Amino acid sequence: MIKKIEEGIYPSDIKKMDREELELLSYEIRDKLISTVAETGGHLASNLGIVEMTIAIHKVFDAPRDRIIWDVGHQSYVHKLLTGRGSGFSTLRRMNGLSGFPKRCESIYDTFDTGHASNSISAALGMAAARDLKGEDYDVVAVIGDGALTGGMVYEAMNNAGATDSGLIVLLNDNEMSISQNEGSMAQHLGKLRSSERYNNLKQNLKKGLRSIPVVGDTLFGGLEVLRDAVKYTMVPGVLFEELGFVYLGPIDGHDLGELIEVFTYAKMLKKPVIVHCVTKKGKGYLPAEKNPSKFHGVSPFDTETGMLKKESERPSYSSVFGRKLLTIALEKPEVIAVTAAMTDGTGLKEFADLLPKRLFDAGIAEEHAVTFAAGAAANGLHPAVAIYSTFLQRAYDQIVIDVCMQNLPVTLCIDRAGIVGADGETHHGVFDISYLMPVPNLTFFAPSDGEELEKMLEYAMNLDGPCAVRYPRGEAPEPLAEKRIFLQNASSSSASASDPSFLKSRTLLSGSDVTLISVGRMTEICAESCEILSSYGISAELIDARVLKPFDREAFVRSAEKTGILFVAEDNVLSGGFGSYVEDLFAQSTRVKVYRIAWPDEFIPHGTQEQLEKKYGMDAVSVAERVRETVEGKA
Ligand SMILES: Cc1ncc(C[n+]2csc(CCOP(=O)(O)OP(=O)(O)O)c2C)c(N)n1
Repeated sequence: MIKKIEEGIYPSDIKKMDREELELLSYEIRDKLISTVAETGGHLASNLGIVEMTIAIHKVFDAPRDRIIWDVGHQSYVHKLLTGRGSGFSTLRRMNGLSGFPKRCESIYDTFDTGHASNSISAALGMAAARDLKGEDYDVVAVIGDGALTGGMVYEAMNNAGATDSGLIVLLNDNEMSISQNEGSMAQHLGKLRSSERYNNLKQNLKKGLRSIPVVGDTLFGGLEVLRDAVKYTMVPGVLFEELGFVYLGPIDGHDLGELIEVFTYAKMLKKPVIVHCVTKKGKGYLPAEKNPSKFHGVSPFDTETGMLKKESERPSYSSVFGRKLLTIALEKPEVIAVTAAMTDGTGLKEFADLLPKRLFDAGIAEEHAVTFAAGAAANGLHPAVAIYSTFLQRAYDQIVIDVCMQNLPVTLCIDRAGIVGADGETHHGVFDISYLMPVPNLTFFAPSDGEELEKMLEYAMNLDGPCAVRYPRGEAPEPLAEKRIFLQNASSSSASASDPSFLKSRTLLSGSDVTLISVGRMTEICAESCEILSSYGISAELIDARVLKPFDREAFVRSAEKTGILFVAEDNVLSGGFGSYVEDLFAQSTRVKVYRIAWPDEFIPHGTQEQLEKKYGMDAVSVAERVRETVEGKA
């Protein structure tokens, strides 16, 4: 009788299970994945596709002694279920619950925190080097998808690994999909390998060798020599991995437990850089996900019967406002192109891709390359809009500084998911971009606070002959804030049109006399609510939506400070180096003006909903209002 997942299944249990029990377990895991993610939301399709591979990994390898590193880590749910975390699985991605990614602080079975793609082979090689230097003996295994294989770090790591001959195993989970269809010549190379006959040769030879191994996973490799011959026999030139110094095994059926266990056992024995090419189906075992793997890559709560999302958004998201506006601009301006790093859907560029496929460039999960590609295109007469999530753009900092801004090239960085993102947690929050972009010369930098503002800023940026960045948050774009009830009394509340010279200014949404709130992006809507709360306490707050982070609208801040003497700067970025630090500097010598700051603290923010996190860290409307009130009333 096999244990139930809720009772806590561990790798030691897997080792005792026979083939039939493992097959039953795979059904149980899929049920658990579907029922849980239907409630919590998360990365369903990737996990459904890697069930058998994960079972085989824990059958053959000896975690946590053997180190397993999950590239991106979004596909580690099955691993979590097989390493004693079944009972807490309903807390997945919830505040204080299990993370949706591997976390060293969560389990000894998670050996490396991941979230950003394509770094697993580098980390694995580092671990292997540490192992070898310390004279230890265990396997280091990187599990990576074909999508993540489009990232440049993979090739830097392979180049390094192939030359060192260190024992390192790469398990390639090839489902022919990144979030959407995988693009690029590597994907084509994998396609050729998938249709080759190589595995049949390998299988014949393996059979001979494996017959002499009594128990899978046992250290008695009597057939070592025969197996080595099998490698020689199956090695043929022209396979990129082999040219890079890896033994290539495959392609194998990534849903056939017998085949997986056989070949993983073999890879374990080789003690050199080896890559096992497993072919899988994204979304396997749940029809809606098999039919639409992109939708179920990262899905919000859904109905398990129909696969329909439980809550459709009421208003368009910032991403879709961006995508639509860029398309409108591109239809008028032939020099406009869109560049994405494997995130066409997520960044709202689907319609653009459908209507103008030749002007949409998907660089793969390669943010550095995407930015420099855009710089090259701009140097040659085009105006690229590069749409990348804030957190992933961190990868391309040097390219932004040197390749784009130093040359003053017309590249527009469309920075999606800026600020806190919610359930994806600490690897995905976009809370550093203000700090890392503010110091870069030549850059114009915007933070819209509603959809209409985003449209105007994009229009401005795409007409600018120089670099520009527009950062906007995850989620629905609010109605134009200037039309909000509390702002209607203010004539100056609407910003100028994109062609107006005064466009590069902040906007005063509410005038007041006791205190000034300067808000950035998402914090504007929150601060608007705080102002309403403050007015109910009889405190008259002035609200300035900063809008333009660079160039910095010092006159407006000085003018308001002269009136109120107290400034609060609220931004969805970290405190260090944030917009508020520039306002603070402006008044550093002033004895009359006090500047206070509301921003994310100097720590990695965990997962939870945006609202929960804002409340916890004092960034919600009520907390902001309370802090302002205490200060104004002289209590703080
Ligand atoms: C640096 C970086 N850019 C973008 C992403 C967003 N992202 C998460 S998973 C994914 C696709 C991964 O595809 P693959 O590795 O094939 O895994 P699959 O989900 O298909 O199993 C992308 C683009 C990321 N995590 N990291």
